[in-house]
Amino acid sequence: MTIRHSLQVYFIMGSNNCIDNPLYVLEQALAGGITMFQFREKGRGAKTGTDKQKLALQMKELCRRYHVPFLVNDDVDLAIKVGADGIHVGQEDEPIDSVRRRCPEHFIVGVSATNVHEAVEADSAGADYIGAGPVFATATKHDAKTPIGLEGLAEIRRLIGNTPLVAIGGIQEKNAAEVIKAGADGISVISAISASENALTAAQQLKLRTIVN
Ligand code: 3NM
Repeated sequence: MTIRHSLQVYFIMGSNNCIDNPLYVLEQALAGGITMFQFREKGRGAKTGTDKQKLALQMKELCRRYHVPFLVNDDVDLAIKVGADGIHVGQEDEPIDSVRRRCPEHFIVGVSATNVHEAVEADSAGADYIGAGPVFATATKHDAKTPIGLEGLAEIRRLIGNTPLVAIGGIQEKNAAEVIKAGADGISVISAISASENALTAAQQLKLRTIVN
C-alpha cells in the first residue's frame, strides 16, 4: 500500500483520548478498517517512561496484526526503540532533516502544517506526507491554531502538487467527504473514533465517507 492510500482513515490516539481501554478502542478501530495509526501520548494524565513504551509496543503489535502502519507522534527515540513504521512531527518538534538522519531509512516521516507556508516548506524539506489543519475547530487539541477551512486545504493541495496530504481537526462523519473533495488524500481523526460509542462502526462509517465520486 502506498502512503497516499494509507492516509485514507488515519486514526490518532493516546490513552487520555478515550474512556475505554485504549487497546480495546484501537482494536475496534482496526477491525472497522482504519488504514494508519498514530500513537500520540500527550497532555493531562499521559503516560511516560516505561508505561508509555509498554503501551506503544502493545499498540504496534495490534497494528501489525492488521497490516496497518504504526507511527509515533513527536518522540523519535520511542519510535526507533519500539520499531515503529514512522514518526509524525509538528512545527515545534525536531526538524525533518535531523529526524531522517536518526531514523531507519524505511521510516515514514509526516509533518504538520497549520498554514500554506508551513505546508510548502515541509514539502520542500521532503516530508513523506503533510498533515494540514486544523481544517475545522477542534476541542481535542487545546493549542490548535485558527482553522484553515476547506479553502485553506484546497490551497495547500494546489501548492504541494502530488505530495500525500491528510487533513486534521474537527473531522467527523458529516464533513469527511468535503475534506476529500477539497483535495486531501485522507482524513485524520481523534475524537470521531476515540470518543464514539462504538469505535468499530465509527471507523467503518468514516471510511465510507472518504469514498467520493
Ligand atoms: N493536530 P479531533 S488538530 C492532533 O491542527 C491535532 O495540527 C491538529 O482531533 C493540528 O479529530 C488535532 O478530535 C486534534 O478534532 C484533532
